[in-house]
Amino acid sequence: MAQPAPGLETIALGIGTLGMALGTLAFIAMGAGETNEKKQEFYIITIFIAAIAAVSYFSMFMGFGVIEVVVDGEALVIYWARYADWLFTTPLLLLDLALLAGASRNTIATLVGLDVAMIITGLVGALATEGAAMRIAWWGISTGFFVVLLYFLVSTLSKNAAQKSGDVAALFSTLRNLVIVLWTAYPIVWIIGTEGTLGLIPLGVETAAFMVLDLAAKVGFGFILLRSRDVLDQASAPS
Ligand code: RET
Repeated sequence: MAQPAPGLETIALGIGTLGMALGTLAFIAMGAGETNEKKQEFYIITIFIAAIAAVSYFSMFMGFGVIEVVVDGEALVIYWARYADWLFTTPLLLLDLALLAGASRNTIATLVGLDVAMIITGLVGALATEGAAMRIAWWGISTGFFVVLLYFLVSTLSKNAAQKSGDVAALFSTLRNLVIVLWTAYPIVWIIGTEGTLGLIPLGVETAAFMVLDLAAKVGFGFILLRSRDVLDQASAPS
């Protein structure tokens, strides 16, 4: 029997799986032979970010990690596996940035706490069945945590990074700006996509948009960080 042509959704999830898997392998290769324990931290964290996403994408590609949520009599297709991925990978991305900036444990804990609150409240919004207004209220709460998180990135963390060498501070600024721009697109895609119930973009387009964002925010971010070996040297030198 002829198989139906794969939709944009399946293609996007397939590209996401391959991209994350290749990113994982590339980061492993880049980190091989690194003997400085402080520098190894960046490689280990970044390898796990890509590996967790590869597994999450593969599960969604295989049709796992997705459920139907009925809101105002309409069935929405929700990929909850994304949140399982983001719950672990977004704190790890912040940890990479925080280690680069030389942040204190308290700053790291604050960033991770805000981030986890953002992802969990976003998940509650994605699964809420009480009606569109309730879902959008959760989006607002999640976005509130996100705005405070951005505040810490541009205030405390940037101040920490400014005390590092010029190269470290410059790499931090590049990565911080990348995070600000890319991460801000997520709540926008969420609200105009299936989750926001406004139905402005179909699920296939939303899946493709998240795939491009995820690859840039994880593999793109990782390449910029890990290719800067001598900058990582300076970042991990005792100050
Ligand atoms: C959600 C729900 C709606 C409100 C906000 C959100 C923010 C999500 C972000 C996700 C970042 C993901 C990354 C993945 C890695 O590749 C949860 C969509 C604010 C910022 C960077």
